[in-house]
Amino acid sequence: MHPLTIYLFHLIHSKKSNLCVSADITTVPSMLSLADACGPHMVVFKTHADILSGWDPTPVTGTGAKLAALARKHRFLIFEDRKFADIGSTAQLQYEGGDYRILEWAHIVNAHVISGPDMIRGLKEMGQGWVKKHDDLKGMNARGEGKVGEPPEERGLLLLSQMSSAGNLLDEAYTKKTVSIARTHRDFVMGFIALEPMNSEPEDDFVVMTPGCSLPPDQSLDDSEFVPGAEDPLGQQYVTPRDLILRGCDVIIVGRGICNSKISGAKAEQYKKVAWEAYEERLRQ
Ligand code: 6AU
Repeated sequence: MHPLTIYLFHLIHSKKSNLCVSADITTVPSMLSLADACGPHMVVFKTHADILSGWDPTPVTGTGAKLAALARKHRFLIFEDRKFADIGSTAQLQYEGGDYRILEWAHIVNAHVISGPDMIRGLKEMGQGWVKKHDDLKGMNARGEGKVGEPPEERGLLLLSQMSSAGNLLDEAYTKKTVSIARTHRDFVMGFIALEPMNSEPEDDFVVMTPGCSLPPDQSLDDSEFVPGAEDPLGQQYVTPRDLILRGCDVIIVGRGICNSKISGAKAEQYKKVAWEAYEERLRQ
C-alpha cells in the first residue's frame, strides 16, 4: 500500500474521521483559519492555491510552510486540488515551480489522465525526488507516520476517474482506462477522485475520495448564507455523507457546506460525526 494511504487509514481510525475539508475560499488568512478550525475534525485539507489572494511564496516562513505547520499540529494531509492535465514536462514545472511550489507542501495532488500516462511518470519523478531528499522518511514507522505521528514527507497522486458535475465527459470507458493506468503506477497513485469504489482486482488497494457531498440544511447549526442543496446553480451534484460512505467511498470532500459557514469548525465536526457513524454502520454490514 502507498505509505500515504497507510498513514491516511491510521488517521481515519485514530481521529474517527473520514472528512476532507475543501478550502473553496479566496484569501490566505481565511484558508489558514479554516485549516486551524477544522484541523481536529478532518484527515485531509484540500486547497486550491490559485484561487487565493495573498499567497506568500517565501521559503520556510511563507504560506506553504504555515499550512504544513498546521498539518503537523492537527495531523492531517494536505491535498492541492491542482488537476494537472498537461504534457509530462509542463506538469513537472507546474508541480515544482512558480510561486506556489506545490511539491514542497502538498502531500497529495490530483490529475486528469487526459494527456496520457507519461504525465504521471513526470509527476512521479518529482514526487519521488522530493522524498529522497528527506531523511526523516527513514524514521517512518509501520503506520506510515513520520516523527511523533506527524504526516510523512511522502508524495502521492489521485487520478480523476469520475466527476461530480452534471454532464461531465468521464464515461465508463474513460473510468476503466484511468484505473488500468493507475495500476501501472501503484507506487505513486494512491487512488481516485470518484463517486464509488474503484477496486476490482485482488491487488487493488486504491483509496477513493468523493466530492459533491452535503448535508441537508440544519437550521440549528448552519448560520451561513449558503445552503447546500441537491445541486448548485453550476451543475455540482450533491449526495449525503451517509450515502457516499455506505456505497464504499473512503473520504468525503466537503467544500462550501463547511467553508461558507461562520461556524466552520462546528460544521466540520457535524460532517465528521455523520460520516463516521455511516462508516461504523458499513463495517458492521
Ligand atoms: O463541496 P463543494 O461543492 O463546495 O466543493 C467541492 C470541491 C471543489 C471542487 O473543485 C472539487 O471538490 N471537485 C473535484 C475534485 C476534488 O477534484 C472533482 C469533482 O468531480 N467535483 C468537485 O467538486 O473544490
